[in-house]
Amino acid sequence: MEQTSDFAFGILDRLEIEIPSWGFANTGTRFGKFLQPAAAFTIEEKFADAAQVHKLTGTTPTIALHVLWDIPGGLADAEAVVALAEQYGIRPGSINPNLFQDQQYKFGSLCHPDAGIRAQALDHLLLSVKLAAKLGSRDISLWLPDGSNYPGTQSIRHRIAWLEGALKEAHAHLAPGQRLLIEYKPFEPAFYHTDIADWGMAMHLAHAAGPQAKVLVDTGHHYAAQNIEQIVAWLIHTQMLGGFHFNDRRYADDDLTLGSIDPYQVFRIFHEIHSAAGEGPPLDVAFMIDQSHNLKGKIEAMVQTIVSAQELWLKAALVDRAQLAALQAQCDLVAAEELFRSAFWTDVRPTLAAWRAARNLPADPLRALSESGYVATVASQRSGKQTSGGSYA
Ligand code: RM4
Ligand code: MN
Ligand code: MN
Repeated sequence: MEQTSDFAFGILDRLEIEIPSWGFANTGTRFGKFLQPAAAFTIEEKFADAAQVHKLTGTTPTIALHVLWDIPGGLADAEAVVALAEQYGIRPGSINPNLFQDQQYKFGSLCHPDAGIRAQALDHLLLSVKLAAKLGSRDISLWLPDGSNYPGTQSIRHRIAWLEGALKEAHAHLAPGQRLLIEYKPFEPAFYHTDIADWGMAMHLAHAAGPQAKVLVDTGHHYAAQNIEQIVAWLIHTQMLGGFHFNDRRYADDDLTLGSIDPYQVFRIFHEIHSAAGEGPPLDVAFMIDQSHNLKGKIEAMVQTIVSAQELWLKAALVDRAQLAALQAQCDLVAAEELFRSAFWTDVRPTLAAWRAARNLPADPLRALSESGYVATVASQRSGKQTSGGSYA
């Protein structure tokens, strides 16, 4: 029993998840934003909320930042961000360029047919690389909105070549140890072709860019029936898996709470990670959340997300992989599947509660959040600042 809890505690101690600054801000759908009184407006408020989530869960030491939403002054803002990180005990995480909201990017950014606009987009990407270095962030997470809406209106092949060139250039500016994570998405905002539509394209571009470029898997960026854990297994095998943006979805890029629709999917992805951990080269994979909570309270939803991740991470660790390998070798399908499923159905909540007690964390983080009065306090401090206009976040 002692050994079992040591094992589980080790698994939970090793879990680190980055939370997104935009998950605390007012975000919406293409139909508009519903404002929340506790939504964060300034970067300081986002750091404060992230610190609250880390205090309650013990698992979220870093916050992902989007350049124009969080660091609009660029390098001139860097010192202030470092000071906030120290003040709140939360480190800046991945730096996300914004190549999707300015008017010049209407027809693309790094893939725009106009060389001048491509150069502006590259400048922004290079600024993001510099900012990451200044902030002590390792990863630059690149998501591009580029694509086209109608057949025949753009040269798909020319755009591939422009992208290869730009990413190569950006890679040349990476400091040792920094990484460029390339995110793919099959559609939205473009609805005919997207320039980085799937993991194969992202992997090709990462190879073209250089050895510090890897693929970022956003779980919401796949067609509905796609086998995401198989993609993950391939990326692990080829040593091209750089990180995840976790969220859940029912239809498209819904950005719903992790595990809220299909927790078994998350379990299956985590199984691939755990099963690769003991074999082959060590994994270096960033776990990040990419969600926006339009209807749920933002801090509550983030705590709920992390608790779900902890539960599923631990469940997936419980798969007896030696036993599973033997059953796989014998092609004992039912026994193998039952072994797999029974780990998923194990109630790990008592183990999690014991781990929290051992780590001086609240036994029930959501309840502790509600009892702390934090959300009500910040709601009263922040009311009146909210606006429904402007950009997405
Ligand atoms: C995209 C993608 C990116 C995120 C933007 C705002 O759908 O998931 O990761 O930065 O949204
Ligand atoms: Mn994403
Ligand atoms: Mn997305």
